[in-house]
Amino acid sequence: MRGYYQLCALVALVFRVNAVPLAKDMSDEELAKNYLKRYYNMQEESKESFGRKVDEMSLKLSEMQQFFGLKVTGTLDAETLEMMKQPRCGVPDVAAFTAGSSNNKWSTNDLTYRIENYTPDMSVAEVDNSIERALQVWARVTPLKFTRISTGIADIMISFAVRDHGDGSPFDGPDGLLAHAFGPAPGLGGDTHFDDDETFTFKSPDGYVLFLVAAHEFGHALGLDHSRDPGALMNARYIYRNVDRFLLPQDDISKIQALYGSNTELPVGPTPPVTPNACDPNLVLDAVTTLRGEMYFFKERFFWRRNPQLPEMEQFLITSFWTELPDNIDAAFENPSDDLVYIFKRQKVLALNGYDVVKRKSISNFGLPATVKNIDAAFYDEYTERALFFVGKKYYSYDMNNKKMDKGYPKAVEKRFPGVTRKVTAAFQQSGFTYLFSGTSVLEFSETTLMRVLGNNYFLTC
Ligand SMILES: [Ca+2]
Ligand SMILES: [Ca+2]
Ligand SMILES: [Ca+2]
Ligand SMILES: [Zn+2]
Ligand SMILES: [Zn+2]
Repeated sequence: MRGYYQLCALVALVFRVNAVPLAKDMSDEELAKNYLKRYYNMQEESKESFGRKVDEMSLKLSEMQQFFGLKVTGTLDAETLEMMKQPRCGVPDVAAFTAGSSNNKWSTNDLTYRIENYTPDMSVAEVDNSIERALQVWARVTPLKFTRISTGIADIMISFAVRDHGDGSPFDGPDGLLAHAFGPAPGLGGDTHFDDDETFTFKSPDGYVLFLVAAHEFGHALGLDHSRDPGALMNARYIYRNVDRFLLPQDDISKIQALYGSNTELPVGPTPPVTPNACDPNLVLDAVTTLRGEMYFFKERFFWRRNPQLPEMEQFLITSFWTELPDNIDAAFENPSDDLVYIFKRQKVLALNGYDVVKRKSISNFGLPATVKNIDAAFYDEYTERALFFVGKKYYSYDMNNKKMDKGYPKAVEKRFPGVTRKVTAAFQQSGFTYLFSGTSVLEFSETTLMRVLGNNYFLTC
């Protein structure tokens, strides 16, 4: 009977650029095979000829690369392997293509839930509150109503369990699987289980935020599949988000409303977040910087990361890399000599060393006068070893070695960069060229000579 239910298991690992392997004693090849079997319905190794097996793995790799927007090579390249090692939910991605039938929803809008037991990680009130808010995420935008019961059988039975807990899908101890949920159906359908070998938290990123895990799982319990949108709650990856500012993204709203309709009782709330699109011709980036040889393009809550050697790029929520970083940043630059990236937001500056925030400063530490409330853009000029700060139509030049502002600044941007007549919105240096973003165009300079005017998606693959 197990095949009757759609089961989702949320898998999470610590997310770093050099990701932690899924299992430490597993080779990359084995890891890839297990991944493809689990999420892409790759057949168990059969007694077929070696050639046939290779073909199937290649086919499944291509399918996976296509799903995640990677370069389709059909081979286990570094980029594909990195993607496989990222935190994700265990529901097969192939389901996203085949499901979507209207059977995969509840036939009533009035559902009951019951919290059967509690985790020792949080107080009872915190668990109740997290579960309640996770359900309200979906109730707010649909006609669905959730009523809590404390005895008997609810539609959505919620429990914390470890290892084998009687539904044929055992948990795996700390990390790995975090939770799973069964899609809409009688009996086990809708039921949601959390792996109590994890550390769950109310808000803190030091552990798995129960509200976020639960809200994702309840999406499955209501009939949703995974989304490719990197900002969606239903994206296959577990991503830490600031719970206090959480708003259900538009992608999830559209999908749940396609199943259940909208909520006609509540007034329309704040505008739901929409994931920025690299192909948008009107896109104005917040900030651009290099980081250890890669390019980072910031926009609102997101950034795109691009390796100059690779044709494809990836988009992430900022908090999936740096939980403490604000969104809508003003400017960013890398000082390669001390391996720090400085992130500017109003008068605050955060210094990043890889994935750690190592220093907190103010823009006055860079010699900027108190009249400057925020900068528009910044880059590090490797020729003069100066950090340039753009404010309106002027720029400042800061001597990074002697830690002082150069005399005679600010100066007009146009004097050094002819052709830049409007505000500089983002800036960086790459392969010896300076790129100044001004709204939707990018001006390329070789030192102080304007070489080309490019479109805003010159660097963004779309
Ligand atoms: Ca049930
Ligand atoms: Ca686990
Ligand atoms: Ca900016
Ligand atoms: Zn999931
Ligand atoms: Zn279970």
